[in-house]
Amino acid sequence: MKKGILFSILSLLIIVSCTSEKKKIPVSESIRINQIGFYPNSIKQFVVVDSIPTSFEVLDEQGEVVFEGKFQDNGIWEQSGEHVFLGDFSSFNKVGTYVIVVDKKEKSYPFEIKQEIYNEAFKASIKSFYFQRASMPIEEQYGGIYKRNVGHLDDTCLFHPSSGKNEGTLNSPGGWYDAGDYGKYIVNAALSTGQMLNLLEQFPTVVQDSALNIPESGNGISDLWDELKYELDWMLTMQDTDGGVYHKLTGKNFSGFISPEDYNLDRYIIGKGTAATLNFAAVLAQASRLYKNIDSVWSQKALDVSEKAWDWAVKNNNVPFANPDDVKTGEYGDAEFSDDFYWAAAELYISSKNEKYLTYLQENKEPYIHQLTNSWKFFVRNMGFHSLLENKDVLAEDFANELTNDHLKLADDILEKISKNPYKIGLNLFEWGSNSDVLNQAMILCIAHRLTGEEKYIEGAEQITDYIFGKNATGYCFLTGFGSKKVLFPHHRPSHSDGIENPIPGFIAGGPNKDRQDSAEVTYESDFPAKSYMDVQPSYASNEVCLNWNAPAVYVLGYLEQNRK
Ligand code: G3I
Ligand code: 9MR
Repeated sequence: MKKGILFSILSLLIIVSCTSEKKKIPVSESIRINQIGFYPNSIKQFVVVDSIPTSFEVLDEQGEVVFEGKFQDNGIWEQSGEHVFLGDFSSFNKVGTYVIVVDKKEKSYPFEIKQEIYNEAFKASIKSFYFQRASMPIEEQYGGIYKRNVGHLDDTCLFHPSSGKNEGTLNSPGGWYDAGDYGKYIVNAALSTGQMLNLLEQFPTVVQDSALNIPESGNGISDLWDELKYELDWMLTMQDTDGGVYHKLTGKNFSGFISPEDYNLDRYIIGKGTAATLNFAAVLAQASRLYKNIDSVWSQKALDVSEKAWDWAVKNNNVPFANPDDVKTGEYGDAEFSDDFYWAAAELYISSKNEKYLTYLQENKEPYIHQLTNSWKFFVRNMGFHSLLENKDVLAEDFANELTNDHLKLADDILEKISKNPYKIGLNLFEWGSNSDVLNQAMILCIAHRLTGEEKYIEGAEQITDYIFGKNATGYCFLTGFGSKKVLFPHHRPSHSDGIENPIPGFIAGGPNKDRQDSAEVTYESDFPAKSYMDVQPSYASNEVCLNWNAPAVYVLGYLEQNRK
């Protein structure tokens, strides 16, 4: 008996000492893994760089080894200059919290395996749009410590001559700030809202009423609908009486790094052009069909203003926007409109069934490609494709089949790129907002999964999501407020000016950008494109936040949550 007790004490001591031994293993920045985690049935990969590892173990919270694996040598990635080794533990699917230990010497940041793994990240990525709301205060009951006073009433905006008007003012309140700045830009607003409407069209109940704790919570309508409506209602104010749509509402210059309530520059209505008008037409036509059962009067109005915008664009089919000399805020300039016409025609056809839009689509085919960078400019054609694919029932069979085949070919191209890439992502070009390129590729894969149900597509989307949450050459988890290696200094005026240490959660940082168009005060630590990212406030070229970078994250996380339960 005594022997038994002694034995138990000894074993306990051994376990305790082993556990504390394991706890002493240092965290290594060279192990790059999704720091949020994985669904039980997800593909589960990570990479190790800067050394030649041989084996790894997955350890649970008790320090027990639950999985052992070997590495695959994926060679050098020219974008990061790293020799990349891939670890895969996809077959391990037990719910829990874990770390990876490499060669018993160094460990990864912790991660979880569980159902609904992205639920919190998904909700935060939508709530960030609430924090971007202009013209209303963020009250404590909804914003917690990130409460703030109202800024930018935008009730008496001046007309800049580029708008075509010389007198009077415009009442244009509401909507979201575009990014780290306080501008409101129609082109980017339309794409971003449209990408989230795509999610709602596919999964109308993906976000329940009251899920986000926003002022409209409790009104019986999905909080995601409510949040999108805040932007759409602002967009409505930007249409001129002749149907044309103003390009943007901003100051002539960017303000200092001040809070919304301290903003002190005049606000102008600037430009009016074909791209803004067509993007407005597209997203309002899209919204009109999705709001039909919620508010039929609003829905009809949205369709009417959309058709009016289309008519203006047909008559004014080549009015590019470029910043006037005295305006220095974001440009979102575009001078090529075939893709914008395509998206608008697609949404208008689906919502109105008017054959003239179908005729336009048939006579003006767009190449089925994903053109990288500047998604606000180039992803609009994909928006047209995606809505048509979701509404194949309104198309002739051969048209629907052609689109489906083209989409799957594009998705297969992305999978091919992933298979060849040492980090298992589809991107080899890192420019301004590269994280949105990565996420848009994931969106394309999700839609391929929706069309076919094939596992390979959702796995591709997961490999890309892993990149966003830490399996990347910077090691950062790019969603503010999440992960272990956190983004702390985004180029975001509200986060900078609120006196709170941590940035507002739920924002996707722009990501690595080889062109580094920041001012000289930003010094990058590496010359490699995939490492051209600095978590410092002045780095607007790599560390700003922006609506069109968050919107595809909302889509992808929502899609995964719905399909990987
Ligand atoms: O694609 C070319 C590349 O070929 C060339 O080598 C490189 C040389 O500098 O330029 C690349 O183009 C750049 C493009 O982004 C893609 O990276 C442009 O120079 C660069 O000016 C452009 O930046 C845009 C930026 O505004 C500045 O205008 C971004 O696309 C756009 O997303 C960003 O959007 C801003 C808004 O204007 C204002 N609000 C914040 C928002 C996010 O930063
Ligand atoms: O803060 C601005 C950011 O939102 C824009 O994306 C970026 C590029 O247009 O410009 C930032 O503003 C900078 C300006 O261009 C140059 N002076 C410093 C400003 C940031 O502090």
